[in-house]
Amino acid sequence: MPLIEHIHAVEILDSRGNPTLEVDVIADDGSFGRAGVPSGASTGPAEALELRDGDESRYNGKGVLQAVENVNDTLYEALAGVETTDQILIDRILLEVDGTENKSRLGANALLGVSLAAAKCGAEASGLPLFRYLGGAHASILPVPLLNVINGGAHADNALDVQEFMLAPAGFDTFGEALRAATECFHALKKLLQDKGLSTGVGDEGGFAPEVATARESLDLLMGAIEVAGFRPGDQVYVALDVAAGEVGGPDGPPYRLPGEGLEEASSEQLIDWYVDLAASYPLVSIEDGLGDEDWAGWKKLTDALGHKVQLVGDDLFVTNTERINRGLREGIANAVLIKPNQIGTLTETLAAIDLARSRAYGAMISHRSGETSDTTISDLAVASGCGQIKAGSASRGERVAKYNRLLWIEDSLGETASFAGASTFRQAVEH
Ligand code: 2PG
Ligand code: MG
Repeated sequence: MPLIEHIHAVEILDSRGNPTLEVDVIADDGSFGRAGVPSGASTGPAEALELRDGDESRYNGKGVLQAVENVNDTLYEALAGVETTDQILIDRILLEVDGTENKSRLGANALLGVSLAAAKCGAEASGLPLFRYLGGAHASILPVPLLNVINGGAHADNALDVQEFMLAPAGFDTFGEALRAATECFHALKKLLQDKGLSTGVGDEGGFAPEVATARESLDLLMGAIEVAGFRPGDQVYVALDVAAGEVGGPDGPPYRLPGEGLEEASSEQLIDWYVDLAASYPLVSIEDGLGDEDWAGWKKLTDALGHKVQLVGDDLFVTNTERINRGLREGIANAVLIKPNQIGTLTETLAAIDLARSRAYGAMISHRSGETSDTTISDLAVASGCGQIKAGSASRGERVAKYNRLLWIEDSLGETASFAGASTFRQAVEH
């Protein structure tokens, strides 16, 4: 089997114009893998550490030259000569060399770049596409794409408190048809905004960032767009939210501050009542981070109130960390997990988080970050794991559509053996 011969990282720019790493792994048979590392804005405090230089004379302190050096020196030295297809060993070495709980010595960004590039190199060495290399011969389920078409919160400069308003085109037979439907809704939404004299400039994830005041106004726009595009809301196209409540509350939860919604100093219970109302008014299939990262008691109440009806996704709550997911499973909190490889730092740990969630019938949604590169690893990961759901932004901005385009290629390559996860992916989470 081919052995790792060379590893090299370069400081590149992400989609927000902030530095990040891109890493190459090359094996002695010439196999090659390259991976770009994403970066979040609404990060959970429990996430693995993203190492930044803090040198204010470069990129406002956001440079990643130290992380690059850690790859090019320490990690290269540790991995040279290791079999490029031995992913578990590679990731174990990464963890051992870093040696800290939260990857703070070498940086989770350094570790993840190497981990993903090694996997791509291993796939090439094995003569397989990445989704087959990671998922095996039966990997054939295409995920429902959740398109974030209205951006608010930390991702846009408008007044919306809720961070993401997504279209979930689950009622179709193929990924391609689902993506087409959501994209046509995106275009219809643009027209609706123009007719209302609202801005059609886009936010970090390629969704519109209009000066609308409330979540209901945004959801009404989504419903209008679905209908104008000629689709049936609640049958073909559903809606989903990422509230990112940790960004509008204190670190431990309440009081939550959503002034645009008339929720100035809200308790967890008030927010839950609000979600119950929204779920009664709209075909809402998924709510992410409805409460704050450490508001476990509130999350339990939210799950009891809505978990039988709506997929409740823990992002900043679980941070792709099996310890935190295990606590959720033990206490009956949430019913789905958001999966972001850079929250945890290695591919093996990411796959472990997906496996844990799925083994207990929790949903798993693979996710991009608000700061992205053109890397499409998460698309392959979604098919490899068969998790059934991916969110990768809207139908605009190259770094977003790159993920959806990769899925179109995978679906095409699978031909008749491809299947589409469809609405059952959301039902599984609520019925578990
Ligand atoms: C989220 C993500 C991605 P960020 O909160 O789910 O949409 O945002 O990368 O800023 O954490
Ligand atoms: Mg989130």
